Amino acid sequence: MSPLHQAALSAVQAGFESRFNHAPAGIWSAPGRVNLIGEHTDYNGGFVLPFAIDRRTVVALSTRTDRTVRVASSFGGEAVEMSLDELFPENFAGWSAYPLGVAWALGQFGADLTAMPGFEAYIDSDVPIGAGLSSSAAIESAVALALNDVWGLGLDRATLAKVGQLAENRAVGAPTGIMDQSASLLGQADSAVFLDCRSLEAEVIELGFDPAGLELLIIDTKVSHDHATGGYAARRTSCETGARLLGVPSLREVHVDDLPRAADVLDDETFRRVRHIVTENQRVLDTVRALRVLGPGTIGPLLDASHLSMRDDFEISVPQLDLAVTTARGAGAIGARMTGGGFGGSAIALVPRDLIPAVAVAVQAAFALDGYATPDTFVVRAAGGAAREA
Ligand code: GAF
Repeated sequence: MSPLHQAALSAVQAGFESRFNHAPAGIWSAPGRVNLIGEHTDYNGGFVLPFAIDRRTVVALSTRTDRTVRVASSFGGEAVEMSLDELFPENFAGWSAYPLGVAWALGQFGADLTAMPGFEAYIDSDVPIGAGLSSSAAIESAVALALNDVWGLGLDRATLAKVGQLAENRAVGAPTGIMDQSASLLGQADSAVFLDCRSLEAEVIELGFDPAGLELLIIDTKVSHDHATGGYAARRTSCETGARLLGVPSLREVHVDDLPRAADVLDDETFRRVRHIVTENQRVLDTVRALRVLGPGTIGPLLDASHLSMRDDFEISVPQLDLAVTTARGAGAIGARMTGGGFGGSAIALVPRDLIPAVAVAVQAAFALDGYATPDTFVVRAAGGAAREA
């Protein structure tokens, strides 16, 4: 069964028809993602454990008989129009950089754009924007899957993830890794994607939250973040510096046992950045083992440790994320951490089902007391990855 509700299909179909005055050739969707654990490890060739969530971006799309591309969305105002011949990253701006960037990036992965027909696309989404739940990867993955189908490219999902990443890196200018697009394209219901970002081998790991009576609560702090500027790129540079000084191609090659030697070689700040990556890789492996052997009720301490490492060593948390995490833990969550690139966005809390209302209320109250904007709190479930819907 399609993971998408009929109402969402009807809405995107109606949106397409009102912009372009004819029915779309097809409808595709892709989910946002939450990362259970493994932060900033992807661009270090390490391990991540995200899952696709039950919030999706939907794209209705048709090819044209000429070389014009027109993209419109429920969140972006007027349609943006461009010829396929003008499809270069320097010509993109605003939200349309995501779909246009994907069309351009497909050209970098073998599509002969000089021979392809133009297209019209209308995009709708219920993935919250700016919450750290990869609304951008959801757009990229849905459009990549749609164009792969209508242009008859035959690219596999791992390659489509690279297409989305390239669009994000070059068309949007955010130096991000491969995690988000992989989760959106490879996710499966009730499961996480255990991805080795060096080999790109992916394994589906059953989460078992439901039978254990657990839910994953998102706490969207409403603190906006932007991976195209500032901190994210700086952390990536620190990791590359650390790897160079330690004489390894990537921090994936550094193990927990190597940390004492690393402490001798690196300055304090670079060492702490490296220590986060090295220990976080180990926490992903430990989480996968715990999920397989002992069940999700045992992963709380790993989530907590991950947050402390991001707060103190990688320094990508903000006071609102720390407050969300400590309040959720105090109100009964079995583990909590910030999720995603940091500097804002969301925290996650793994919570016994009957305590969800109490945790949500406690977090809202704590934010009000400290004078912060009211956070959004909602439960997400692990859902299927990108799919053709109609
Ligand atoms: C963002 C990036 F897009 C991912 O590639 C990843 O680096 C993440 O931050 C941090 O784990 O979501």
